[in-house]
Amino acid sequence: MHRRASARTASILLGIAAASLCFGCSWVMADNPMSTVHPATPEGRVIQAIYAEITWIVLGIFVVVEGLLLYAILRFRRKPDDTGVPEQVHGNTVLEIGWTIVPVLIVMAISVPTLRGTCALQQPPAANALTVHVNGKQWWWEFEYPDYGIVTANELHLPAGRMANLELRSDNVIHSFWVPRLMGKRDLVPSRGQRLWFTPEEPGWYVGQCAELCGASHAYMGFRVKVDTPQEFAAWIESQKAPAKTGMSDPGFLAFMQAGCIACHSINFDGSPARQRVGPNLTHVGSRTTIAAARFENTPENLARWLRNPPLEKPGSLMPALNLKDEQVAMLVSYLQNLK
Ligand code: HEC
Ligand SMILES: [Cu+2]
Repeated sequence: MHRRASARTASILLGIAAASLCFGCSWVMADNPMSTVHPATPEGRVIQAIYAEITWIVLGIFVVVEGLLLYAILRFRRKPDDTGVPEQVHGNTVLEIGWTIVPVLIVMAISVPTLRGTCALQQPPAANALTVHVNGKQWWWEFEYPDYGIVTANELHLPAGRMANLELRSDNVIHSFWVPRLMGKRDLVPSRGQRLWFTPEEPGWYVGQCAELCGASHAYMGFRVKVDTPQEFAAWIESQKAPAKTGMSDPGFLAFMQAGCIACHSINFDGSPARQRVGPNLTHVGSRTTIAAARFENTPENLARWLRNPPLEKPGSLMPALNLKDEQVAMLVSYLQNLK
């Protein structure tokens, strides 16, 4: 009876283990945006190759160790005519030296692809690489293109086929820039310049996330990377360089000034007094697909929700609730949506 119960427990546990293994594998292997095993850059593939080689080495070790274990269990199990205690062995110099040397050899074997990959990734970025300054904020991302005079937020556009050289900076706490399908993580360390470079190949959208606990809304510090064809990228640059479609006498801009938004946000046009960079640049906010660091799709409903009470949507948000009246919210929403 007792034996049957424990056999049942064992088979249930085994079932759960097998199911989680299958689920885990399909989650990792599936074409999901946070999967690290489908790199879409040559640099990402260097890391993937190290991962794959080490996985094969480890699989070999697993088979050998489990094989020996099973052999020992079967070969030396208690037989019906066994009586008394089996032979007791203390100390075995050959074995002890063996199990010290073998792990050293394994670590050395693992270090070969690791060092090779590290050297490959330490090559300086290409001379024609596109430089982008990535400024980590609490809790959003500012992207600055010094060659084009563009400052935008939370959506990084990169041209396919040209190396991107990201200069990572933070003036607050440590963040970590991570787009699993493009490249490994890299921290943004205050007062220390960090760089990350890779060459996106396939146009499309890629999902990114801050990967270093950086405060209350760390989990909501996402972003998107849009890899454009070279033509799309050129068009995007032109549209972002253009001044905002607004002006001093625009009622929307007046509402923006009256509500105090001007204390933290920029809207660029000739003679614009809105020049602050505490929050994201809003010159072309209507052209973004998400707002508040990919917290929401950029829809009128979500924008209104955000303006009413930012700290409710993102705990600790550095954009305060400004107690706006419904008419103000409506006015600001349609104004911002039109800033394409
Ligand atoms: C005290 C500074 C401050 C004030 C005042 C302020 N904001 Fe913000 N705003 C921020 C910060 C900081 C963020 C980024 C929040 C985040 O994503 O965590 C932000 C984000 C936003 C976003 C999302 C932009 C994007 O691309 O993700 C919009 C839209 C916005 N603010 C509009 C406004 C409007 C309209 C007003 C005036 C009613 C206003 N803000 C007042 C600091 C401010
Ligand atoms: Cu962060």
